[in-house]
Amino acid sequence: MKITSAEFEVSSPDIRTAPRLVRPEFAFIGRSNVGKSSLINLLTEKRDLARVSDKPGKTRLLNFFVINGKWRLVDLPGYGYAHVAKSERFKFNVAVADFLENRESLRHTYLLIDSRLEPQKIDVDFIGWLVGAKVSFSLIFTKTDKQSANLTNTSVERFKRTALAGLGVEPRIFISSSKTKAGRKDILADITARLAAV
Ligand SMILES: Nc1nc2c(ncn2[C@@H]2O[C@H](COP(=O)(O)OP(=O)(O)OP(=O)(O)O)[C@@H](O)[C@H]2O)c(=O)[nH]1
Ligand SMILES: [Mg+2]
Repeated sequence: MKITSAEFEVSSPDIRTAPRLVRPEFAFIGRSNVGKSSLINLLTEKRDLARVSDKPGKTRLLNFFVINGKWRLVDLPGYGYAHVAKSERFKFNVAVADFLENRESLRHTYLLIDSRLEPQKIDVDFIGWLVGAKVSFSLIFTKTDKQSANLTNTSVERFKRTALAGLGVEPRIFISSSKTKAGRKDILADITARLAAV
């Protein structure tokens, strides 16, 4: 797919205030700092479309971007960031959960995992929640430019063996790098296929 336009639409604290106009949506979720906003910029080839920051917890709202005037990418607040106020953390987690469970226009969710780390409990728990909530998701292993292809492979295999074991799901797996542009084509092809499959 060619992306001819990518525009920021709105930031919403929750699903109640999210855009009403129905368009197919693809959401990006994962731990703070894993690279969700960077990935949205990579997919759209716009450097500053989604805000990127070294400091975790940058994305605090549900951010909607309209692509080619027809569908949306949704940049969700990361989880596992301890330094936002407790009340706010709770609120955002609820908003994200509500979005993933109840947003009717949500077609698919991409869960980002840092390719350099051993499986993290918080990611494993979150996957368990996704499976329980019957949210359709794929995995994207990020920041693969920071290590060899071999190490990324090992990391992905370990994740499959441990974190995904016994869950009864086999999500599609992508690898990505906002530096080398790895994954861009594959992820866009996946979105294209999902848009076509109604
Ligand atoms: N080397 C490298 N750095 C990356 C990559 N993706 C993201 N980063 C860096 O990681 C940091 C966090 O990236 P963001 O895209 O803001 O992460 P996020 O998941 O949106 O973070 P929150 O909004 O805080 O939840 C930034 O310093 C990025 O430049 C990547 O593929 N390779
Ligand atoms: Mg972000």
